[in-house]
Amino acid sequence: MSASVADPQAHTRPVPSSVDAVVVGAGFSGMYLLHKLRALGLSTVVFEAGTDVGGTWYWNRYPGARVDVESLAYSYSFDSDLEQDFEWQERYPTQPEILRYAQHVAERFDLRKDIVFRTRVASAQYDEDSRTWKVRTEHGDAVTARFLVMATGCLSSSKLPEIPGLESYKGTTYHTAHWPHEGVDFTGLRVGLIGTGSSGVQSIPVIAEQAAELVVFQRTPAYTVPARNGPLDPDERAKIKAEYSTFRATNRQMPAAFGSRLPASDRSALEVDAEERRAEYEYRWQKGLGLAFIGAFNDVLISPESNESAAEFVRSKIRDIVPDPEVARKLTPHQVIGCKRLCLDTGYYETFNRPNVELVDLRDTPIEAITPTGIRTTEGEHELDCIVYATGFDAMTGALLRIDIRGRDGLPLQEAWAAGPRTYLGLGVAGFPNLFTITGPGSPSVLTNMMVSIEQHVNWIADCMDHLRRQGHRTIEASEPAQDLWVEIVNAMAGITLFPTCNSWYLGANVPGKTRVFMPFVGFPMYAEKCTQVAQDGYEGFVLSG
Ligand code: NA7
Repeated sequence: MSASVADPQAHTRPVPSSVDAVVVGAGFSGMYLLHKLRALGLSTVVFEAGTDVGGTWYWNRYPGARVDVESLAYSYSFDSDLEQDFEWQERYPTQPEILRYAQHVAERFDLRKDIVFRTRVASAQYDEDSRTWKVRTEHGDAVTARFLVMATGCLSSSKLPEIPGLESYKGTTYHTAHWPHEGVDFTGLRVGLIGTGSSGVQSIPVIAEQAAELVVFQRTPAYTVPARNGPLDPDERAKIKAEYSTFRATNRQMPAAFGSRLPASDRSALEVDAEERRAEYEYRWQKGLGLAFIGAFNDVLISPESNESAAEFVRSKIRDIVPDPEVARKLTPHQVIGCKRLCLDTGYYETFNRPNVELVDLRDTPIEAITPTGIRTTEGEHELDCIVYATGFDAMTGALLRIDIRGRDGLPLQEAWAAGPRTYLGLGVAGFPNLFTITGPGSPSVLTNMMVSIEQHVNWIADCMDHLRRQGHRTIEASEPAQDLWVEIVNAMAGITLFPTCNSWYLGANVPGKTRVFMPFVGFPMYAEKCTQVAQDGYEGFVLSG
């Protein structure tokens, strides 16, 4: 694997032996939390596996990588000078632009001096007597902390496919989530790419332009809508900046915490006639409204009939774009639209009209093995110079469970979550005092604009720590009954929707052996209100002690 990995020999600064808080991860969550905890006067150390800040945007450097939420919304709101000063260039910014933003924030708030880079946390053990966490790094350093905050990200534990012969391949391999920092030149090469989620959908058109030949191995066809990306209109940008706080506040009232420039639909797709329905989908398709395509009607993710109308619209677009009926057939998805995250693309379906691109439908001809020279399906062997794995992540729990976290009585988190993740509000776990998860399972996280969810969690956690200090409490821990009830609520909310109907990573269905539990909470505004109310009611559902 040509992954850019941290140098296991080196970390950049000495590790303190004792702090108020250890934060794991220096993506947007860890960075903002560090800033907040400093303001509270809490000593904090952040551990980060990469060589710099940025998290997701540090690792996922594959060609075409960009965010699917508009830049003016996908950015911090906590500092008005920051939001006024930073000038986003693109509507849907690329990975380099977002990474530049993260670096700008790190410099602006002098964050790096409390971040230990090139360092993974190996284990964290709660000590009942001292009521502290003992955190150990892969380098053998140990630090004692009162609070442990996992800012490890929802999509940070990458996944290779379980295909026989993977290790036997002699060519070069890449995973989209560990892209070499120096980039890859595919000119003149025969490239194979497995996976057609967001990472595949974004990278395929760019790789196809460079490679001599690109063979795409598709297991589930993707629904994707055109991003219609471009430079931000300076007038438009100035207009939003002039009323930024209102823009942010209205976004926070949207179900997914963005998209406020288009009022949320209050109509069912079945309330209007076919012509009006199509016109609404067409408008969103032409405008490049991205994930808001699903919001064309209020029941697209609830009613199978309404969903089918949106799905059929995209299928008709595929037939229009791809003249070869066999290729169009292979590209056509039949699952519920939006059940797996909708993708945003630039020329994705069009790419399959190119003479140097071949689409292999793994439902017709499954992969038998990866061989030393390529990929063998039931139809024959494809000789390849390199293979790109766009095969996704062990989402939401992967990054937490690969650390040996042990709570009260030495209980491993792996054991506590053996039947799927159990949290209270996606913020705390019963049996694990003073442990917080930012955008953890059980919170809206990946179903929202992550920046809004991150800020909401960081603010809540920092306020909570401040409250504990003011009230003289030593620990906070989710109560078992509150957690049980919350798990039921998360499931019930998902059960109202069509989300549980397909094999998505929201359910953990992409990881063999992972218990299927719908992990994110559906509906940001209701969730945020609940968190506020819990805090106002003296952290109801948590046990505060000492
Ligand atoms: P995703 O969305 O999990 O996509 C992974 C893709 O890889 C998906 O098409 C999978 O097919 C495919 N895959 C996984 N394992 C295999 C095997 N064994 N054989 C063939 N194909 C396989 O990850 P991404 O990185 O694209 O995107 C993750 C999120 O990042 C995205 O939702 C955005 O929020 C940003 P499957 O669908 O499981 O049949």
